[in-house]
Amino acid sequence: EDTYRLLMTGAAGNMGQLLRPLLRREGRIVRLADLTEVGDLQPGEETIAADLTDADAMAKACQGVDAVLHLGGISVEAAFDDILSVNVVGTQNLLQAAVEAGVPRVLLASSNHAAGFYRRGDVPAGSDGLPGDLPARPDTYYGWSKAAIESMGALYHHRYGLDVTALRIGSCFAEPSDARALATWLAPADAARLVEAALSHPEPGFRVVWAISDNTRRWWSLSGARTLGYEPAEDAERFAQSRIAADGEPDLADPLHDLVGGGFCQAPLGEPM
Ligand code: NAI
Ligand code: 15L
Repeated sequence: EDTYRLLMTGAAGNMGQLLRPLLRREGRIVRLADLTEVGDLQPGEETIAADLTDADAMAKACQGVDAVLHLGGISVEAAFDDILSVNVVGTQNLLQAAVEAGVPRVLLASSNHAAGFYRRGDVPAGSDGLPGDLPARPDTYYGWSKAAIESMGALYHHRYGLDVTALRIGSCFAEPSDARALATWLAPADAARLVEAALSHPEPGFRVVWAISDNTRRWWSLSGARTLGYEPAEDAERFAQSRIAADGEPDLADPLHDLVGGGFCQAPLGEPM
């Protein structure tokens, strides 16, 4: 069978639902995986219920798959044991299943919170922003789990040759939801562009890149993602007037805007958000 099959974990979640209509392509089947089956299937979609913590379920989900977009998991701070089992053990189950099924390529949803404790002053002079592949500085157990899966991606790449692109996603929602997101927004259409770039690059290898739009107020570099072939077309600035009317002009010295991870840097560790 020469149909290209993309497995999307976390398909019932916020990004999964935003990306579904944008990733449909002639000759591609998107396999939508989440804790329960996903409804309202469109042509070119199929669905499977698969808990990330269940290795057998992950093995089944990876059968006949050409690439994985791994969005599934806990997407904010939570109790350490939950983060460990769903995000870390769950991703290990997925990567192991991918290798055993002969899947060549995995895109991992990492997060800015893997590097949450960098600040504006860490931007190298003369650069277009904070590099995307800086060593982890997690801001929560959640951010630590994302650093852990990036590093697990490196393990599976160097040991087995699995191509792994880890996306340090900013804020991916239909619209920027607060003043911080004027800098950190990843427009859904740009998320789809970045996914397509990472799926089609001939030799992605292992890499970690920022996943954001070309926001006027961004301070994180786009050069890593651009090297993959990503060309963003969106800028959160078109929402600035209304956001600033609601939230006020951001004070860039405030930790909320000075630190990559914003409010997560002060959120109590292990307390579900
Ligand atoms: P979300 O919380 O809306 O969706 C996550 C999905 O994972 C949910 O549908 C949930 O049912 C599923 N899931 C949870 N536990 C599972 C398990 N044990 N087995 C199988 N599926 C399970 O999150 P969202 O916003 O869609 O984010 C997608 C990914 O991108 C997450 O990994 C998140 O950490 C990451 N990310 C998202 C950002 C954003 O701005 N939306 C920013 C940075 C990272
Ligand atoms: C994340 O990692 C979360 O999944 C998302 O809900 C947002 O909080 C985002 O980061 C952000 O930093 O805006």
